[in-house]
Amino acid sequence: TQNTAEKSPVTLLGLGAMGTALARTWLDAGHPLTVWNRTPSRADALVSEGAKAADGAAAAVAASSLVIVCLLDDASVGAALDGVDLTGKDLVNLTTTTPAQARARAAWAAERGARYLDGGIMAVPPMVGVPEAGGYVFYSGSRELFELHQEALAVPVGTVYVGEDAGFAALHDVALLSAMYGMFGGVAHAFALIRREDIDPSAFAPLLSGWIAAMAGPSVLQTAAQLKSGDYTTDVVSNLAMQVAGTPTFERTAAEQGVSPELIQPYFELMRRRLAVGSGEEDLTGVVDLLLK
Ligand code: FVH
Repeated sequence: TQNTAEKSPVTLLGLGAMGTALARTWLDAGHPLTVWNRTPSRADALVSEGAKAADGAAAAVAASSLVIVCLLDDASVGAALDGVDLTGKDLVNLTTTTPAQARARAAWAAERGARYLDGGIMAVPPMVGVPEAGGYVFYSGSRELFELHQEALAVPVGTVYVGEDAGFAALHDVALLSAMYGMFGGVAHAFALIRREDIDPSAFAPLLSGWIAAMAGPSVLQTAAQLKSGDYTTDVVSNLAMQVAGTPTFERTAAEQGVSPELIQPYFELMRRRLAVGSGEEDLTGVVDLLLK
């Protein structure tokens, strides 16, 4: 642990897998660290590494002006901070929540005299404290607060500020993770197609990951450009009409392989609905608008 003399004190509430990983980076960087966890024994290892364990959440909050919270969900944040004096504190909430919960928590903090910054962690614990792993946290809420604490906030992973709206960090977080689950769904379907065949999944894997990488980047940029311009027509050969014409092949292949089409069919249905309104010359971007309720 480095010299703590000139580093700002940090309080951290929550020593789960993520909280513990975060805590170690502040200790290693020389920030005086006060921790609290509902189950006190989870602080033991950190105390032996230099952290101070507070007796309760209120004592932990009192110890530093910068208070970072990394708990299970929004309800646990409410439970942990219930009745705790937050006057004059800078509260940074790294707990995963919905955008509406983040906005409500920002208002809740303001009513209690605290400044608020919300965070969405784009990393798993082994990426924390490992800059080359590329993890970062989306931050939103007070820009002033973000800039004031940027040095401490940048210790565990990178930082990406996405706006004054306290809900934007959660929105960016959930949007990226939603895309990830869509990708996982496609990967599961692809592996299911080959599952019963004499095909080595390890030989198939680099083909699949290479294809996803080749498709994902250009398609994301193209979709963004089309959403911005409002012109969804494609100048390449794979227009919607051609792609919809190909969907029965995917469905028949799934049937031949004894694989449920339940992961890919909803997307095909949306493609067909978009084609039905005369969008055959478009890219797939029109599906975005069909999702808006
Ligand atoms: N771990 C991960 O891979 C992901 C990566 C992306 C971001 N998430 C989010 O980070 C938040 C914390 O996640 P975690 O991995 O630390 O979660 P756990 O290891 O399950 O620890 C949960 C902590 O929350 C405490 N807690 C739960 N309920 C309450 C409550 N009612 N009152 C006070 N504290 C509560 C729990 O305490 P204990 O069980 O040890 O007593 C842990 O400290 C989370 O939002 C992820 O979505 C992680």
